[in-house]
Amino acid sequence: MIKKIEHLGIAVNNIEEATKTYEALLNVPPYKTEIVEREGVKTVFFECGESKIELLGATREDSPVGKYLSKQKEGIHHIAFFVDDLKSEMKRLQSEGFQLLSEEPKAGADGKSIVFLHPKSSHGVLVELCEDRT
Ligand code: CMX
Repeated sequence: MIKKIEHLGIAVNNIEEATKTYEALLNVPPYKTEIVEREGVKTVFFECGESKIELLGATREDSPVGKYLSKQKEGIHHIAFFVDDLKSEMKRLQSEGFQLLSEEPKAGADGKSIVFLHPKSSHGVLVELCEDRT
């Protein structure tokens, strides 16, 4: 079951500059910075009530965020929903006709197992499903 919006991912051109901007905006320092090599991304996380903001900077031009930023302006890149049972939610969404971008959950940033849905499945929004990695 989808429980809440876990975070919003924001693709940025300059992660250091964006970190200062969001620190000033949210009035809290980031609680985590993490590079996810497989995704070619540097992430910076801020708490925002029950949800989080994840800044995404590309570490490689051919990564998903690098490709995104080469085609579009920086801005909201994805919405991540927290689920209580990722595999059963993947099965449910597949049977509803959503296109999953991987058949198995992957290790994502911030201790999560993650799966993305293709933005064409959800009216132009890249959706991430995540659960706590055990
Ligand atoms: N939001 C909305 N639409 C997006 C998008 C995004 N973030 N990224 C790409 N698209 C759209 C493109 O605009 C394009 O649309 P058109 O066909 O209408 O032009 C379409 O999707 C295909 O895009 P593309 O540039 O050809 O890129 P790819 O097909 O190579 O990849 C996607 C697109 C979504 C499959 C790929 O980015 C992906 O696998 N994403 C999931 C992984 C990811 O984003 N990782 C980074 C975050 C990691 C983290 O959070 O830690």
